[in-house]
Amino acid sequence: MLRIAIQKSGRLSEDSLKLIKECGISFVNSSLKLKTESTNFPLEILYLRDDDIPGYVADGVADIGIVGENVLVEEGMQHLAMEQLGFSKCRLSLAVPKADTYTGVSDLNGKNIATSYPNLLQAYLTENGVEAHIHTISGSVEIAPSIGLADAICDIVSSGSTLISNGLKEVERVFKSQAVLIANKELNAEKRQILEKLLFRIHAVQRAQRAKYILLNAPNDKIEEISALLPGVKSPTILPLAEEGWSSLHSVVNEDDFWEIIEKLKDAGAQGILVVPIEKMII
Ligand code: PRT
Ligand code: ZN
Repeated sequence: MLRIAIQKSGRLSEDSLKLIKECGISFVNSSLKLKTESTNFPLEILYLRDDDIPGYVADGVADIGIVGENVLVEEGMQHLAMEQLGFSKCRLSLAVPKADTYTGVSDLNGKNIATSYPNLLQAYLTENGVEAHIHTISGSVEIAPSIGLADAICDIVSSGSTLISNGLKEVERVFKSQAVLIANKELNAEKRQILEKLLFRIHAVQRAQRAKYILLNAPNDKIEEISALLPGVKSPTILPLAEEGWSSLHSVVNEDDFWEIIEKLKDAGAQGILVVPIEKMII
């Protein structure tokens, strides 16, 4: 059985569980439990504080885990990273009081900066030739300037509203982060095989999230032009419609460029365009 460590309760929890469920892995979900076993896949889930996850995976208490890259790199455990998972995207940023004039990172020379990420911050300051005093605090970093503890802060930003409501402005982006899958480097052959199976499913889910299935009707004399616009997995499926001279085209498009493609399809004479989500995608 493979053991995965995920965050017990926090910003990573819901999406981590969602990913496991989308892989078709069922388990009894109880937030009171410390661990659960899947009922249909050789996987055991451990619920932990996010900060503890890299250490547990490095020590082999858990075989794999899901954690933010910010925590992973701060703890110097980046060698455990396997792949980015595309959720919990955020950034670690430097921010100063809104009223301060800020001309560039060298303005931070000699300043006090409060953060929960001293290692990531120090690496950034060193890289930029800045010498500042780092105050490591474990929480409520955003209030540090207003209580006189620091001149600036370095904290996780997502929408930016926490900074604004604390009278701060974001001035430098120090690190970009998202959830990553991490793994112990010395898994035995049996566990590696289970991990391969899990990765196969994760990839199918991820592919499906980016892709949309598109169906449209086209006059037969426009099929070639319209087909050229549809990238598709291989080439579009073309089926004749009951109405003479018309066909139905089916294909897969990437979410990122589908609006652009749809405009071009309409201009080329496509009608009755349907775009539907894909649940799993195996190629
Ligand atoms: O209890 P435990 O130790 O497990 O959890 P935690 O409190 O340490 O972590 P948690 O749940 O807050 O965050 C887990 C991970 O989610 C982080 O390590 C990041 O990788 C990721 N993440 C994504 C975030 C945010 N977005 C985020 N917005 N982590 C924290 N924040 C906080 C930030 O610290 C600040 O207070 O949200 C505030 C800023 O948000 P905006 O939207 O106002 O900019
Ligand atoms: Zn934490």
